[in-house]
Amino acid sequence: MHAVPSPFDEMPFLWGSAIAAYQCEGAWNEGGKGLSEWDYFNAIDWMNVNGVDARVASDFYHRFEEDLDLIAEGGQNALRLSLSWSRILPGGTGRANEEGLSFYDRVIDGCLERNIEPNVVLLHYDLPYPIALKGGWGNTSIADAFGDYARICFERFGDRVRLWSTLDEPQFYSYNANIAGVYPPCRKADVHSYLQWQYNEMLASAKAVAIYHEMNLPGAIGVVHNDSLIEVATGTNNPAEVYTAADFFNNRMILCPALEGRLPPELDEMLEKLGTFLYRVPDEAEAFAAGKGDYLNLNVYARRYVTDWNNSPTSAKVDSVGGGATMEGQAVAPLYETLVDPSVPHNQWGREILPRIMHDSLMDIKERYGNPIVLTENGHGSLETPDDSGYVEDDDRIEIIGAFLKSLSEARNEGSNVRGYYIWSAMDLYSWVNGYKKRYGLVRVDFDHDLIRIPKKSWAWYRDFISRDAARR
Ligand code: BGP
Repeated sequence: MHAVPSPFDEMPFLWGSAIAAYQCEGAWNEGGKGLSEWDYFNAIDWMNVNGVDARVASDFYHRFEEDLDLIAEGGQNALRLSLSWSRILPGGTGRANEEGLSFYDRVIDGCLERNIEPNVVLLHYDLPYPIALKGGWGNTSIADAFGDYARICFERFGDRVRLWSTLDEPQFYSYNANIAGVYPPCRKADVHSYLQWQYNEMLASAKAVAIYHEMNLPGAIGVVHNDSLIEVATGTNNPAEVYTAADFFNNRMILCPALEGRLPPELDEMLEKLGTFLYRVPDEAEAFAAGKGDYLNLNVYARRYVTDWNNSPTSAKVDSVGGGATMEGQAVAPLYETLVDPSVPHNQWGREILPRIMHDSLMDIKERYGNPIVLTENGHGSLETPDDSGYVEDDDRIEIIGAFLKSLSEARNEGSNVRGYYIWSAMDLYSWVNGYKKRYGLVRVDFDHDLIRIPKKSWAWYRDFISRDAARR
């Protein structure tokens, strides 16, 4: 059992924003960095969904001091970032790259000097290419390679980083790679690979958690999960069955290992219904039990609105839009399908805008699992046009995030164990499927003019919101 006191006891509520290595760092071949799977994949014209890559991205690698200044000046006391495995271990395994490690030393120290609590994710999708060549997440032995990488990171940064995550969104990562076919290796409707990846991801995550706990470091570790709230449409014939099935397919392979230290008890029954199987390691019970996390990082964008399966083959709805795609909607044969709720507004990419789910997601996790939660992503993507000076009046973002924050406040008042909230994203950056057109940042990055940073209206609004909240509580 992890006996170290929770770092949350010494922390104020965390108000911050989030970024991820591949999406903002750039410097894809500098400082001894190795090739990542995304570097490779985005260089193949016919595979690249949006026609752009992140070789330069927001150039956080060279401009992080300016970005950290803007985060601090924006009143934020937390930043969620990820490390690039390929920058630290260019070959995926083997010798660590001192230049990569010292880059992250500077970023982490830069955060601490500005009173920004770093929340560090070990891997946010950008797998080293040499590991992808060995089958990546399809190969169970990735867990050992990930554990070795994790140990290097804990040894180097564990004295200063108190909040860790193993993986970003293992569910959505696998979904996009194996069902929707928009992340490498772009398989479509492959339920076996979807679940096998999740099994291997959580095995790797458990390994890293166990190593972290053995090292007795003064912090907490968990996983980042996404969009956990499931709501069954009225008129559904078998609501309980549909709920259990959608919960298994989207949540349980992640949340049971992460928060209960075991696989979902319904796993075998579900595999049989889906007509598939998993390759499992003989010592899985011990491995998962030793890898139970301390807290949950949750990204909240949308709910899953589900109903009975209506004979559609397993599929994800992916529609191309100018230089990107929308990807809302799915059928999972023979378990359930999603529905479009016409009473809820949707954004330009077909995603629901339903702020009350912030409260409902938090209360749902509280009732079912009880762990402390940090909301590691919530945000609003949009197509933006700045004025002549480069300033963006993103009133839509302010209105929507403001409504999500109201919902968060209701959950806090009702005793949700929530310890922080981060907006996606600190600054404009690369969107995996929609490139640089879909913007999320509190700070505009002018990708056409020397990557100049200009805080948006929402940046100052968030700063004022944070200072009002501090005064109120
Ligand atoms: C989350 C990912 C982020 C980010 C965000 C917005 O799922 O963790 O990396 O990209 O979604 O997604 P998108 O850019 O596809 O709209």
